[in-house]
Amino acid sequence: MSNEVKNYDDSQIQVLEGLEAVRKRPGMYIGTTSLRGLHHLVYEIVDNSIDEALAGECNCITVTIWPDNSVSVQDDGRGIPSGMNEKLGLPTLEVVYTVLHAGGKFGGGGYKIAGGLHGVGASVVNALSEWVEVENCRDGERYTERFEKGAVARPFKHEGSSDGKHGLYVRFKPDGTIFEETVFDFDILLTRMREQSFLNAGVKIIMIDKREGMEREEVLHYEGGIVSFVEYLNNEKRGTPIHPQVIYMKGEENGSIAEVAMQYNDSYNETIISFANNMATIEGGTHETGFKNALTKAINEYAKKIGAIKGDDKGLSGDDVREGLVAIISVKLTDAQFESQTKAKLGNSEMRRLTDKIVSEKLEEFLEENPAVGKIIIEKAMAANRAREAARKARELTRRKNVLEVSTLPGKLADCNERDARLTEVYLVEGDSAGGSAKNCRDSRFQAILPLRGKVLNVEKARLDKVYANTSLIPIIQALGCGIGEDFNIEKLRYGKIIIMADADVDGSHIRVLLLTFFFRHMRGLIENGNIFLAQPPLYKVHKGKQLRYAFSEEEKDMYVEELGTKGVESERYKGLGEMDPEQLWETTMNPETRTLLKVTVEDAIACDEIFSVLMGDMVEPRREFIEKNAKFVENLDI
Ligand code: 28F
Repeated sequence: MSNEVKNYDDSQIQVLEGLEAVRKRPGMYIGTTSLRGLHHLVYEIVDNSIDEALAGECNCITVTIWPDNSVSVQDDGRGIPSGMNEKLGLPTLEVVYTVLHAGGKFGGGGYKIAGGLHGVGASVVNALSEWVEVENCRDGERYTERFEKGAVARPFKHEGSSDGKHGLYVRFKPDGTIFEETVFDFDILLTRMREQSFLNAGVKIIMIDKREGMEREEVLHYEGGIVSFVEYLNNEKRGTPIHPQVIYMKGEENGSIAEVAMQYNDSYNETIISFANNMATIEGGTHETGFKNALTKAINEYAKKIGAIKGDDKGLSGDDVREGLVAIISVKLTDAQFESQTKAKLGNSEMRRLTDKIVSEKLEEFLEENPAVGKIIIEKAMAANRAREAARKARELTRRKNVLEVSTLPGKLADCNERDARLTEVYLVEGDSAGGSAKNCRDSRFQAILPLRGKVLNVEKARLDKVYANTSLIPIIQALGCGIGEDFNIEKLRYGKIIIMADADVDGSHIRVLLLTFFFRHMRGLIENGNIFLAQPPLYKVHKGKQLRYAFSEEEKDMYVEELGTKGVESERYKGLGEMDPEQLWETTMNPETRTLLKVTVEDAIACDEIFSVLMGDMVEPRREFIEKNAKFVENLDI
């Protein structure tokens, strides 16, 4: 019997070994030590409170960013059981915070719908924090414990009565020797917390920023769950809803739950966001496929039924029935299987059946009961269908003229010699003069240059037929070779890296946003596959005699001025890429050895979609801000 009960020292050794493994390879446990990883720590702790809410025991979660950049999370749940863990001979709270939970979230699967997996992730946060303080209020009593770099620093202690309080309070400060950045971004946390409050209807999440000059408080509380989510999305200037109520569908099978909420607006874009066990599935998966199939089927059947399309008509395509659609799909299942490297694609085939079944049954029912809404939706899809036919004709016309054939390359393109797309890159360069410099200094073995002329079309407000006809986009489509929209095929992509190089001014920002919008809406695969990059030209040249420095920010400029000694130092602001001579352009922006590229990611699909809709829809000014916000879905890469 006694060999069942580990002695305290043995337990401690094992615990420390486990936490050491986390500190050695943080990426294995939280994916990355970048800004994203930093925020992930908060999600891990909040997830435990959410589990308590799913168990029906917690109503309110408070997340606070403190002036020292520590974060606290508090819930009003039951608190962690206060006794000892017999097997390990440690207080249960200490087990939750120091013992690595094998097969945890990153081990895949393991989700229980009504709680039961509390605490997975807490030990990882502990291992990666300079310190963690926990206050546990349970059954009227209050207990505390403090950890430093994962190890117990002040032992578990009964402090006395909790004065009626219950729940867990955790405050932690991420370890600055592990994370590249340690300053939390309120908006990043807010986006995720809002998403969680939609996905867990009724849970109230309060977010507080206590840092000087940044004081802020937001209360997130949506009784309507994913219906509120759709309403929220349709309110962010994404377009005006074309029917009053959000359509909501829900069903259960073998303990799995699927929920769908959807509403059409008058835009041309589709916004489908899916989740499995409250985690965003950015790459979709079976639940999304099931939904899309059933939607196309149901809308077509209804269109036939009301005589909008005849039996021998070709019918409405998936793209037709999704134009202007905002939809949230949320599934909860016990044994989630994820595909793809990023684990952002759901693989369980039973989820395809379940979402298909729910949407097939419930949507038909809804349309029968709401024929006025049915008519509006069919009209929208028919209009989309006609536009798509027009686009097809436009494309065939341009095809006939050969402009979109892969074999035709645009005249302005200075191609590279290498044919293996894994090794090549193409610079999309704003303006002919910068294009000229780039052509002069590039390494033509693997670098191609495509100067862009004229204004790039704002595709956010245009349908596909306009895209095909637009002269500013055709050279890009031709040069990349991978087609757009339904024709997109990444196998045919001619360059591994597509690098947008534009000035660091307002016009440059504008072009970057227009190009990113185009890629996001019509070649999203390129962003998902990590092919799109932003070049980073320097903002200043600082020189004194022969000594020369390039600065990429105001602070960096000041630093160099100081370094070179203030006397006789000159600094100039580059007004545009065209001002740099070819050697400077090569050195600062194009030489793979010395340049910095920002990789564009769709990490935060919701924020991304929102940004494109908001910025490229109607507003004109906030574009500069956009580039700063880019940092959230643009990952800094030194290549
Ligand atoms: C600020 C972060 O971590 N909240 C938590 C609970 C509640 C229970 C629990 C947590 C039981 C067996 C460990 C209470 N009563 N917020 C949080 N709230 N953990 S973490 O249980 C822990 C597990 O091993 C809880 C009954 N069952 C569960």
